[in-house]
Amino acid sequence: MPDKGEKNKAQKIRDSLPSERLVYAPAVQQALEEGRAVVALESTIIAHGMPYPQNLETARKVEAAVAEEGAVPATIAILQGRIHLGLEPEQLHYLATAPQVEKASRRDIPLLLARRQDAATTVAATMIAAALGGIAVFATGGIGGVHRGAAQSFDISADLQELARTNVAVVSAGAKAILDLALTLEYLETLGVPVIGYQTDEFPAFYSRESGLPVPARMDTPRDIACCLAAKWQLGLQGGVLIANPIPQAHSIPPKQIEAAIEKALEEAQAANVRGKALTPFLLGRIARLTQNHSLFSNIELVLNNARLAARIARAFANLPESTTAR
Ligand code: PSU
Ligand code: MN
Repeated sequence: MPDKGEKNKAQKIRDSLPSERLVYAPAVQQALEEGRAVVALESTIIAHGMPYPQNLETARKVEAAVAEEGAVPATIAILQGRIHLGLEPEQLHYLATAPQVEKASRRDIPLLLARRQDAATTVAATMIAAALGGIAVFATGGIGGVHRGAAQSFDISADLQELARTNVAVVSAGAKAILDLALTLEYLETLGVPVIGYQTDEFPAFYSRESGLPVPARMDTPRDIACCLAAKWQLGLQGGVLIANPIPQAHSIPPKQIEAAIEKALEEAQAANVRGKALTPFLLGRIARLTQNHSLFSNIELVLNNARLAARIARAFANLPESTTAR
C-alpha cells in the first residue's frame, strides 16, 4: 500500500463502484477499512459442490474456522444482481437450500447483474469479487482445472485463466482429483501462475496427499507465502498465486481407493452426456454416492484445513510493512 492518504488499486476500484453492485457485510467492511485480515470464501461449493445439510454445516464451520484463526470470513455470492462480500445467516441458508441457484463464473457475471439474479460464485468469480472488494486471500476446496480428455472436450476450467489475471491468492488442496493434474500443472506454468506446495514437495490431489507429481515450489510458513504475494504484486505481475495445501493425513483417501470411483463417475458422465458447468457437480455427487460419502467427508475436512491456512496467510500479509503489499 502506498503512503498514507494514497489509495491502492483495489481501494480505488472499490470506491468508484456504485454501491448497488458490491454489498459489504458490516464486519467485512470494517476489517478492510482497518487493514485487518479478511478471507474470501466461495459459494459454488455450497450450492453445487455438496448436498444439504452438509453444505450448510460446512459453510458455517468454514466461516468459524477463519474467525478462530483471527481473520474475518467473507463468503461471496450474487444475490438479486448484486455481489455480496460476506453473507447473513439467512442468505447462507438460502444458497444451501434453494433448488435452482445459478453457478457463476467470469462469463456469467454481467448477465446475472443485468437480470438481477441469484448465483453461487465459482473460484473464478469469487476471485473477481474478492479483487474488486480488496480481499487478497481466498480459500476453496480444490480449484477447477484441465479435465481428463480435454484434448477432445476442450473442457478447461475458467479458474485457471482467472489465476492468470486476477490478483488474489487461492488456497486449495490442489486441483480436484477428477481432473488431469499433470496437464493442469502444465497449463498453470504456461499462464505464469506460481504454484506453492505448503509443507509438501508433492502436488496434492484433493482427496489424497499424493499425486506423484512434484509441486513447482515449496514453502513452509504463512509468512513466506505472504512475502511471495507481496513480491508478485509489488512488481505489478498480474494474477494470483495457487497455494496447494494437502488434506490432513487422517482424512485423506489413498489414490488407489478413490480412483475406481472417479473412473466410474467419469464413465457415467459420458454415458449421460453431462458437460459444461454441470460436469464438476455431477462428478462430485456421483463420487460421494459411490464412496458412501467417504469423499464428501474428506472434502469437508480439506476445505476446513484450507480455510485455516488462508486465515494465517491473510494475517501474515496484513502484518507485512504497508509498502510491500500494494496491489
Ligand atoms: N472445491 C470443492 N468443491 C467444489 C468446487 C471447489 O471442494 O464444488 C467448485 C469451485 O467453485 C470451482 C468449481 O471453481 O468447483 C469448478 O467448476 P468447473 O470445473 O466447472 O470450472
Ligand atoms: Mn468446465
